Amino acid sequence: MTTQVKPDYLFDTKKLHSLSNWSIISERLKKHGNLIARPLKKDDFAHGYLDLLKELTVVGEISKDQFEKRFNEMKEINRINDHYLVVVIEDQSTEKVVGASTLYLELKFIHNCSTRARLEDVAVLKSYRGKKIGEIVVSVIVSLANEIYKCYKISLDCSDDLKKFYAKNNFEYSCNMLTIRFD
Ligand code: 16G
Repeated sequence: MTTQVKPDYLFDTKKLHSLSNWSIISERLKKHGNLIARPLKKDDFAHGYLDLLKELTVVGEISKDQFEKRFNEMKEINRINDHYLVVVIEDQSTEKVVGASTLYLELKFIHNCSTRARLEDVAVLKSYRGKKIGEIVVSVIVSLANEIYKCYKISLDCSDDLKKFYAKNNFEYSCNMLTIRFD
């Protein structure tokens, strides 16, 4: 008899399963094959999560130990209060991570001690584009922010070429973002 090792998820899967649009999301993903949405797992280093992020920006040469250390740091913070919710789309036929996004939750005093949500690190593997995976993963993050964490707003920054995509997904251009880069 083989013993199944329990997956080490970054956050509780029940948070996803309790979303009002969870069954719609799951059905939409199934239409494109064996795709599922789930939290990031500690062994996703081996399933291509960082390769996926390389399609978004500079990732660097991160070792498995570095990946697991960062994962543990995020999970430790989540133990007190959820702040880092990385949702991935897995193709179960290859066990590869083909899409992902992160919900970052920022605690505030304003708006009656409310929480601001940030949509971060949205990426879909080039070979999986055109299947609405980006739209689906964004809708998961927006629903988590709204329904589960009762955030007062969710915002993002993106390059000019993606403004249309986010506008189609209900984001309104509302203010300027100014940056000082340290890299
Ligand atoms: C995009 C991402 C942001 C990511 C950044 C990386 C979304 C909505 N926005 O702006 O989350 O951190 O790209 O680019 O996914 P950078 O390496 O130039 O900061």
